[in-house]
Amino acid sequence: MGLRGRKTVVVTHKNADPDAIASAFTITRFLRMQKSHTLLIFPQGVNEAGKNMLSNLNIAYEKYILVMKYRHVLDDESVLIMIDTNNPENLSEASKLFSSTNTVIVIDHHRPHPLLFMRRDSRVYPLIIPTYTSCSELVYDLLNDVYPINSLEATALLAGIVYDTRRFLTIMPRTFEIVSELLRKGGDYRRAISMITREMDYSEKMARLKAAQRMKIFTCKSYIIAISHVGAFEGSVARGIIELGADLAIVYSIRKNMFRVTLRSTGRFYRETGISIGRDLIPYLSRVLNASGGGHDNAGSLEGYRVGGDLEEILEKTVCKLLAEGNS
Ligand SMILES: [Mn+2]
Repeated sequence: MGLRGRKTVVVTHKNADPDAIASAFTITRFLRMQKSHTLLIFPQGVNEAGKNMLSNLNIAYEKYILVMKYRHVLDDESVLIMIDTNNPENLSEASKLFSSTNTVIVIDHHRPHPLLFMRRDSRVYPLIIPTYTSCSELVYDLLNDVYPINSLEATALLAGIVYDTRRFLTIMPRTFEIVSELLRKGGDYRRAISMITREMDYSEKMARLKAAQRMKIFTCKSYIIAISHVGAFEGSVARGIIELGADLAIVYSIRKNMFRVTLRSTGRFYRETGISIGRDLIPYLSRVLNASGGGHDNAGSLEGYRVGGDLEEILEKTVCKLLAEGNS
């Protein structure tokens, strides 16, 4: 399909990560070289790791898409290009574009989502290859023969690959070939690493260290549980406690008449106990504390109004009780 001269909208999943940013950045530059009028959207902005990358690459993008605002920009010939996701719901408010565009190209490495493929949508051209460990590698293979990838794009794609492979923990056979080719095209590996590495500032480091100082450690069914409290940076603090060696980290903060509890666990904790933070711990604690929250298997948080009694003691007892009962 010729994209030359056509209006294109490149959109990533919401809270774009470095892999999505690198892929969208390179595709956008390719399209602009094709004389395509291209708009780049990162719905709801980018995630923590992506922030450095944005300032480093100096990318102009839209955070929110007001379909009304761009209605005059888009026409029947316009093409929507979805990057690093194939689930239209992942586009946040930009999903309106998905339903209103006549041609949608999907460049992604995640497993095909039923939402996209249940109804055979003739508007959709999928380039989805789940064997790719990053979208950046897929973009490289798609463009390499037709577009002279320059050193800046090579550096961005390197950052995307390093991020999505979790520093080469999971790779595909071609990963190192692609990395080597990107380096030969002038990719700057050190700059790529610095793009996705976030330096903690003074207050975050202080929050982590103070939380470590105040930590209470106990063992339930041979799992090490650490509980502490801070005024801010609960997520970072909980992650830090897991890095120190806890199986489950519970960090709470109290602000005025509200409390907030943030939890993190190791992959092993979830696998062995079958206890998911989002599915089991948060609802259980929410009932006891009359709070509400949510999360994933290894991370989550809840919030509520302060109750009588010692919050730390209640958390400890409740978590131990759930562990003792097992996830049945
Ligand atoms: Mn990805």
